[in-house]
Amino acid sequence: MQASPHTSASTPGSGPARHRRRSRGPLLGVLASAAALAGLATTLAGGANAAENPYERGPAPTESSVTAPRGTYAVSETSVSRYSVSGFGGGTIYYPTSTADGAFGAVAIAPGYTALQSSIAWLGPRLASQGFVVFTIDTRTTSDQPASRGDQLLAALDYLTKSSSVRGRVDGTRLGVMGHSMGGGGTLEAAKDRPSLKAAIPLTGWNLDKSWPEIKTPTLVVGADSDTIAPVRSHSEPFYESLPSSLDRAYLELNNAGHFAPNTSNTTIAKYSISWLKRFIDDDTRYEQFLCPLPKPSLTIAEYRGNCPHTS
Ligand code: 9J3
Repeated sequence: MQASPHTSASTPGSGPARHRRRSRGPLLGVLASAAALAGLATTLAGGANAAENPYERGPAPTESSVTAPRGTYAVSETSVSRYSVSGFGGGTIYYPTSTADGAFGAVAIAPGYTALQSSIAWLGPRLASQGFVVFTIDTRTTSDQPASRGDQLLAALDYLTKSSSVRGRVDGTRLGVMGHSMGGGGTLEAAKDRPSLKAAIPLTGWNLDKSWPEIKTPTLVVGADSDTIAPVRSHSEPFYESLPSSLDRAYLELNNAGHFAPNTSNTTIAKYSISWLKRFIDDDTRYEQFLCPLPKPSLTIAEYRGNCPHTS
C-alpha cells in the first residue's frame, strides 16, 4: 500500500492513505474541509507526539502486530550485486515503499557458515514491513569467520547509508546488526567495533570469543535450547553474561529449537527482534511492553534473562 503525499513525514502512527484527497463538488468540499480540519487536529496531535520521538514509525503496536507475518508497510526490494561493492558479498535491500514517513532506521543481517543470504531472507520483508530498511547480505566467501563477518556487516551498512540507491531513505545515525550462527558471532564483532550501533541481535550465534565486556550497543542474544552446533552453554549464555551488566541486554532461549531455527520464519524471533530494534533503533518505548516485564517461559521460550526497565 502506498501512503498519500499528505501524510506528514514526521507523523507517527499514520496509516497508509489516511488523508487521500480527490477533486469534489462544493457540498462535498465543505464536508471535506470539516474532515480536513479533523484530520489536521489528528495530525497536530500526532505531531506533538512526533516532537517527543521523531523516530517512531507505524501504528501503536499490539501483540497481534508484532507476531503478524507482515507489518503495515508495503515493502520493495532491490538486489545489490557482489561485483558492485567491496568489503562484503552484496545482498538484498528490503525497504518500506512509501517515502511519506521520512527516513527509517536500518539493520544489516549476515548468514552463517556455508550459508547464503537466502538462509535469512525471511527476515527482510518481515522486519522491513514494520518500518526498517533491512539489508540481508552475502559474505565474500561462505567460509568467512566471525571477525570477517563483523567487518562485512559494517561495510554493508556503510554501503547502505552512503552509496546505495535507498541511501536517502536511511537514517545513518540509527543502525543495527543481526546475524545467524557465524553471522551472529559477526554481529557481536561488529557491535564491539562500532559502539555507535543502536542494536545488535546474534541469532544462535557462534564465536570462539566468549567474552564481550566492551560492547556498548543494546544486545539481544538469541539462543536455542537444542542447538548442538552452537550450544547455549558455550555460546549464547556466556555471550550474554559477559556483556556489561549496566548495558541494556537480554537473553532469549528458544524452546524446543535447534541451531537452524533462525533460517525459517519464526514468530518468537520476529516478535522480540522487532521489539528490540524498535526500542533501541527507533527509541520507540511503545514496544517496551513486549520486553518488560521479562517474558516468562512458555511453549516457545525456554528462558529469558535481561534488565528491566531499560536504561537507554
Ligand atoms: O552455522 C554456522 O555458522 C555454524 C558455525 C560452525 O559450525 O562453525 C564450526 C567451524
